[in-house]
Amino acid sequence: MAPQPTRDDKFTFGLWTVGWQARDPFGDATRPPLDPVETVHRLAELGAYGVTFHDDDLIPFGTDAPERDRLIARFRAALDETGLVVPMATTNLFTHPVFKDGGFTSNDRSVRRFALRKIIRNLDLAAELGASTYVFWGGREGAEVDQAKDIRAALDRYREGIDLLAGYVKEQGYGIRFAIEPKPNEPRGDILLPTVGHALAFIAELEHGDMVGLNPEVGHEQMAGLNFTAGIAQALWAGKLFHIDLNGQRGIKYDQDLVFGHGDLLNAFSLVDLLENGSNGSGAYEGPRHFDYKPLRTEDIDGVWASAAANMRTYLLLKERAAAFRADPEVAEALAASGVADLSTPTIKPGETIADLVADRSAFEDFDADKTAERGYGFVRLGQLALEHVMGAR
Ligand SMILES: [Mn+2]
Repeated sequence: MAPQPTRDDKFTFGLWTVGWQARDPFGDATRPPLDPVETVHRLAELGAYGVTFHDDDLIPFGTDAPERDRLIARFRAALDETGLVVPMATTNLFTHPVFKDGGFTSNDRSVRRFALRKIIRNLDLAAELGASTYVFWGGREGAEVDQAKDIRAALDRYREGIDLLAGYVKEQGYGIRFAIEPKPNEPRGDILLPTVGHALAFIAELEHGDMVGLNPEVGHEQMAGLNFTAGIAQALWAGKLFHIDLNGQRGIKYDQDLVFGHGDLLNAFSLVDLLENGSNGSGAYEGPRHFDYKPLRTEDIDGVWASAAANMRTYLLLKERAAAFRADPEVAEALAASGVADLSTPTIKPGETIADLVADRSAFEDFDADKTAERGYGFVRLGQLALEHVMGAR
């Protein structure tokens, strides 16, 4: 029996995902534009919980004020009719040519000031629509030529901008937190804050770092050859997993934005297991399960909705498989044999000092390294059990 998505699963989609007309660097659009109002209705029918947007997805760049109000009003009406919520919004600082050298970090100061104004305007709308997360993906914040960008100055400007906006959100009393979305490259040759780790280090330098976390995307970390589940675990460990972008990617290449699970399926399995079950009984993720993918360029509109449904179905299937994995007595036995839970025991005993450790002959002088090295950890058995659960063989 196929699991059916419900509102409680908290599945959300960007307007720009199903609405992508499939224009790529080599070819024209293969699909007509989608009306955001239709998207809201179709997503609601499919069992989604919410919808997210860039300002320009909803209100085309350059729209005048009365038309802007009309577009927002009809979007709100669709939300009210369907019960869909808007948990997250973000700013398009990449499509218009004015942003070709970035928004926060353009070498042109007037562009930086325009970018801040564009963000403030959409932050106000995000607050009005009830969003609790505001994402910053700096796709154009970067360079191709090492001599063209003073990276330290760029990071100063990035910090200046994020702190200014965070201060504004606090002052206005908006219940919004910021989530930075790392990406290593594309569209820029090299993008600032390229990975989860770089972004965490940046957040630590902010004045308002308390309200700034991460929106990591599966494919973005995998484009850098990194293990997404491990990155998410570190983000959870740091208390910084504010939002997540789920999709699929097959190795180090251009940003594929495949359907969730249509890339590294085993990593998708460990990710869902982590998000749903936490580790060592703590740290599960409570926020929206947001899909940031692109329906393949080969698909017609029916294929678009089928791919939206596929994301949710894959997630729910993996969630079922993760529950079965955790409930399997052989898995419990294999985890114990591998000492996975033992890692939660502090290395130093309560009250033990460094002098006590140095005085402990069993820790060094009498420690038999060769004997201890004989231990097999049984990690392959664990990996095989996981694989068999993914395949439905157990
Ligand atoms: Mn992507």
